[in-house]
Amino acid sequence: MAIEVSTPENSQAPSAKWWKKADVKQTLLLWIILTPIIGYVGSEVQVRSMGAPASEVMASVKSLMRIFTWAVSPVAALVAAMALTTLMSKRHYGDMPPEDADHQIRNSPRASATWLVVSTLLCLFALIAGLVVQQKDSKSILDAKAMNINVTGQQWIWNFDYPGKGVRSEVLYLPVDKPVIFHITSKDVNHSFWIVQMGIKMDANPGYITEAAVTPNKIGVFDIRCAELCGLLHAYMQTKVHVVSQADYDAWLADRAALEGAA
Ligand SMILES: [Cu+2]
Repeated sequence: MAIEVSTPENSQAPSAKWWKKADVKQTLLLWIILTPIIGYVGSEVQVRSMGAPASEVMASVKSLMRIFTWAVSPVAALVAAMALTTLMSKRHYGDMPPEDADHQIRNSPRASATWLVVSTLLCLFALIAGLVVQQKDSKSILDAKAMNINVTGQQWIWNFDYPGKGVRSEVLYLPVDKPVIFHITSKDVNHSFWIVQMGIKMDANPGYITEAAVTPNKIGVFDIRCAELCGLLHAYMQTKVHVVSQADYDAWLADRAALEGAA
């Protein structure tokens, strides 16, 4: 006659603490390993691919991207750790999962509450940090010394008008360290005016004028692209901005004005 005896060992087995289980330990170990890897690779790869910043706004945008990537790397690493552990686990077949596959963390109100609080804090942090950088973005727009440039997008070129100077150009010239306000519109479809290394990106919509402002703080040649899918040659809708000294800028403007006057 077989009598089932409940021993301390087998009565404890099903209710063993979830964090003592092998797959949970493996997940935690992978989480600790993957967090710095994802944080470092994620932030360095994307930030370095954008080139050196050519404005204060871009410098802030880059540090914001770094901070955001590090802030979300534990979340990404936890998902990756769970996925890897699942892929490496032994499979079982049939409708009844083995006893030790049942984790008490499932349906745990405490786990749900913790995640709710953590994700709320992460979202709040992203919102506040983003707003702080956006404030810097709009600083140049209030500057009384700022110069104005009209930007017109059309399939698939950019035109720049210098009001009062009688100059129109497909390449942008700007004097260094001088705030500039762009008044942006489009002749046909929606475009987006993007100066990559200055961290400025603003929609160019037909029938509307949108504004963006920046103070370029570095002499050099930088990229202007369209950041809104606008048709067949959207990928080629790009030009350059030359940031030069005030003297070079004045000389260029005088040359262009003389050229257009003669034409
Ligand atoms: Cu486009």
